[in-house]
Amino acid sequence: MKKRIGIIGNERSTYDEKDQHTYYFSYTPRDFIQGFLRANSLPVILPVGIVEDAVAYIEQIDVLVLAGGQDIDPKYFHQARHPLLGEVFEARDEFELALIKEAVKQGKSIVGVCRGMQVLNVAFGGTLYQDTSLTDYTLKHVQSPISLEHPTHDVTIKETSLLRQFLPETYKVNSYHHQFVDQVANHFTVTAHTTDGAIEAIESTYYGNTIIGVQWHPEQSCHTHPLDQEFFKYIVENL
Ligand SMILES: [Mn+2]
Repeated sequence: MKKRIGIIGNERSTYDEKDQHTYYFSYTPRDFIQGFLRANSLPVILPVGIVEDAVAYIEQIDVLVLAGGQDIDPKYFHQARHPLLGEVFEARDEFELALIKEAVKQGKSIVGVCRGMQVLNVAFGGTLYQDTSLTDYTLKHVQSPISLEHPTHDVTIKETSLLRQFLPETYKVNSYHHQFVDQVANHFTVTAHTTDGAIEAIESTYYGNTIIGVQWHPEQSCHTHPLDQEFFKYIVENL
């Protein structure tokens, strides 16, 4: 039976001039779907839903994937909103935190990408820098206008990490984030960092399940970079 990968959805709206109507969509980047399909799994999108249904959602999946998106509300790490905080999505924060809690209870692995890694860190008690300006990091972590298909900065990956089972010690990744992990959650290990000191990956097996977070976007580069496709293969075959 194929492994069921539950990817948390996001929402967006488009105003259609011709129809004079705003359409609202629940979605996840298609690249996640394609990466997981190529890895011979069964990806499903979990739309932002009702917190009380977290148990039922997690029962239906084998691995929970937290995708990129808005900034998490800093109230979850006991900070006031900084003026440079980006857009937040309260219902998504609440739903994701409920899914994470339930995934731990049911022993299901969790993978977080970009915002997803940051939400994981916050869910387990860590904190974030709300904006790059609050750090002394010097690399360009928002690489636009360079396409995310093209990795732009190196990360050094810890030898004993799960990531090192399919990635080399020095690896180039794409970068599209203005927030960073600050204090790492208890029982988590930093498994990748940049030369400027930014945390780019975290892992934990302390809670009985496997939890991996990466700050980069393997789903945006997996079509052209085989090692980024390995990320999906590893999740499907090992988590
Ligand atoms: Mn980065």
